[in-house]
Amino acid sequence: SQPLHRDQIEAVVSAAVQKQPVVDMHTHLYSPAFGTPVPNAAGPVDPTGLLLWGLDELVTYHYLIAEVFRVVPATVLPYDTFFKMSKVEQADHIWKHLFVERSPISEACRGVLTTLHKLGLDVSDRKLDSARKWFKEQKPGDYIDKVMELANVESITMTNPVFDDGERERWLRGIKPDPRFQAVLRIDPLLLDWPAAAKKMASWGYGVSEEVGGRTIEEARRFLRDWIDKQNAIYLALSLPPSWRYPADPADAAARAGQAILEQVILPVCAERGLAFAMMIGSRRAANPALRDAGDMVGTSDVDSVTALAARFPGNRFFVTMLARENQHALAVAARKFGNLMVFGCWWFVNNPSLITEITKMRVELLGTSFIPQHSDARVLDQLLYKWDHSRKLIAGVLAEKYRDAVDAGWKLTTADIERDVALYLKGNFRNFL
Ligand code: FIX
Ligand code: ZN
Repeated sequence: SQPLHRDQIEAVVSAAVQKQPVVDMHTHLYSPAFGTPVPNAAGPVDPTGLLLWGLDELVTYHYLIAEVFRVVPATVLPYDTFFKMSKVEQADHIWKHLFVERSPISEACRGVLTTLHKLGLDVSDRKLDSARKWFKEQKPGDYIDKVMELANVESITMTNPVFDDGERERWLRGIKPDPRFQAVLRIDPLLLDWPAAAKKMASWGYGVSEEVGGRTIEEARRFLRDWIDKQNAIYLALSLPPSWRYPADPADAAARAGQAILEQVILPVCAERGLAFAMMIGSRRAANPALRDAGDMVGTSDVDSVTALAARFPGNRFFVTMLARENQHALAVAARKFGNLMVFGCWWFVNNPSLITEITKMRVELLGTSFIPQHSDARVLDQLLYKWDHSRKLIAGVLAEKYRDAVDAGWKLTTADIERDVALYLKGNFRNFL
């Protein structure tokens, strides 16, 4: 094909990024088999269901709960009072204060607007009634098809916390997710609170004790193998606080136990099964516990711990993302040193346009095409529509600039070249690393 003129690049990149189906490597979404608590045309509603979707879930996203407590503080509406309100009442409260009484220009507010707009819903009267009615008429099964098609997402990776009772019971009952949804075995307590994890595992019939050694190691490995098989998990994952260090502080017994589990249980099983291990580092949980999911804080983490782990375990593969803006540069540099380290996504508090652009640009400059620019982290199905719309535009903007620089330096670039690279970014790099 013909080399592109520099003036054509922006349009070609933008079309390629729009057209390329995404494999979303980290979400908190579920296939309908996991049940939905959202009233809908297919009824019956399962209050413990895990698939969140629809207007009231969108508007009560925990990002927006944090924002509404800034303008209606807990001294006026106590946290408990808010959380005792129905979903509809919570959504009305957030809508009134963040969308009607002031303009919805934060990224999370804008996300709701983009989502409704993409669905063809008009809220310019600033009322939620007609949109709410439209959502009630949807059937989750059909609605998933619609959202995935509109968002151009081909495959959704779930997060499946095995220490979560509601989740565990569903797997034990033999749930079979829709093949577009793939499982990730999420194991935070195993590394972060071994005594509590061990107690639960022992009650489930695994011969483990608080002391990490001998039989405990074998039985903990058996636990992981069993759950990898049950979920058909495509990788293992957890999130870590900013204080996480590898190697652990020898004076910290809990951290030492975590290190032993990591070195002797998690990584050997990952290696034996050929599975990657994902670490999301930098969230300090429950800085304000009354805010629940909205109460977590960001902290600067230790990139040297990641490089130490990548060096010590060359036979393992690590997906790593970090929450603090301050860590992004060193993390990208670390990935230049270790081929078994795959940098991914702009996670949570760095998933904002200004930071996505900055981080993506820097990663292209340091890593070329060899990283995964984004995951959605969607908790509500419909959020795929805005998370990927916003990210696609920002990624395309960065890539267009970088391709123009190459063309200015005399490189002959074709549409096929661009499409090949974009397929790596949105799908191939993740799949190949698996
Ligand atoms: O640990 C995680 O997977 C985090 O992404 C979530 O727990 C967090 O609450 C979130 O939704 C961030 O986007
Ligand atoms: Zn997440």
